Amino acid sequence: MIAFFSPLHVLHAPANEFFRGQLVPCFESPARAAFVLEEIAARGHELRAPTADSRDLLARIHASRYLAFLESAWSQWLALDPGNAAVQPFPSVWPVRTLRSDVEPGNFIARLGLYSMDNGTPLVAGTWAAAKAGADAAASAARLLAAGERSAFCATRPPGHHAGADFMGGYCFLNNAAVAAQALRASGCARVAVLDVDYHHGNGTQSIFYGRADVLVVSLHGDPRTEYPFYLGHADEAGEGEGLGFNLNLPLPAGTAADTWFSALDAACSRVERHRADALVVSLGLDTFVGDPISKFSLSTGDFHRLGARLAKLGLPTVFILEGGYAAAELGINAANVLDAFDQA
Ligand code: OKP
Ligand code: ZN
Repeated sequence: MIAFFSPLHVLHAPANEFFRGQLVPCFESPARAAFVLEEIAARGHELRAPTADSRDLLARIHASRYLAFLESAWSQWLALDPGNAAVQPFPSVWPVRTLRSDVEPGNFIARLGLYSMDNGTPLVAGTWAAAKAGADAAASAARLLAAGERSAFCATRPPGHHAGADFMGGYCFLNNAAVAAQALRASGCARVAVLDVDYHHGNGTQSIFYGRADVLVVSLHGDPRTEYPFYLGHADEAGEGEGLGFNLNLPLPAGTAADTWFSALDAACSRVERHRADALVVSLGLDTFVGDPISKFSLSTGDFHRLGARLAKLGLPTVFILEGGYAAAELGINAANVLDAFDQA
């Protein structure tokens, strides 16, 4: 399978994130992509640099004021004080219910809060360049499918599925899966399905397509009653307006065993089949792995073969987008197992 990879991901390497009120080293690290790159190269997959510019697609997925903020956020931060070059900005105030989000505040930290869903998404000088390269990879993968390729993998970080139309969150800035889905629509696929198998509900992807019937969103994830992102991902979220019936959430309790997870995957795949999709985007989070340090499902390394084989049975042109997965040393093996099983099916 052709894999898109950009070395620019290393420009997004924040030192710390908040975890239970303390600053700890970031779970979402450059080492993750390095392990993935090493393993997929070792297994003979072809690596390519992104070739497409996602700018026009991004403008269809994200709000223009959010994109403008994100692209210039670091220079805005430095403009406050050149000493900020060595300081990580974090939001500390958010426009929750009753507060206004239509007026962009003049204060940088207030703007950062306006465009963030949490304080767990550190932003650094190279964040825009790294995130943009990931979105370019997603656009490139969709272009490859339009040219007749069966599948493609985006070995990208930072991830994207928590990023909504106008906010970052959960280590995500630009919604790569949404970019891929939109690109597939633009290249002539009448119906697209996004299947999100990350441990965490893809709230950003859900919200971007919630009112649309052309892009089905199906997600299998830890129950948001106890798991991040907490405020979205419940089973009763079915879509709205024209999109009613085109969102399916399959939340599972933390601690769910692999066999139960695969039964839910069958239900997810049935819904994708009923959509009669022309193409599939898989938000490939690998934090369902038993050894993941922040997640509570228990898939084994071998189970990722089973996942790839099950997805291949759908028989659809497929873009795989790397999302989460924080057991970095095993991440490459788990990702490559999905891709190899898909290729061999
Ligand atoms: C991203 B992805 C917050 C720390 C927890 C949330 C987890 C984000 C997971 N201070 N961060 O879906 O793998
Ligand atoms: Zn995740």
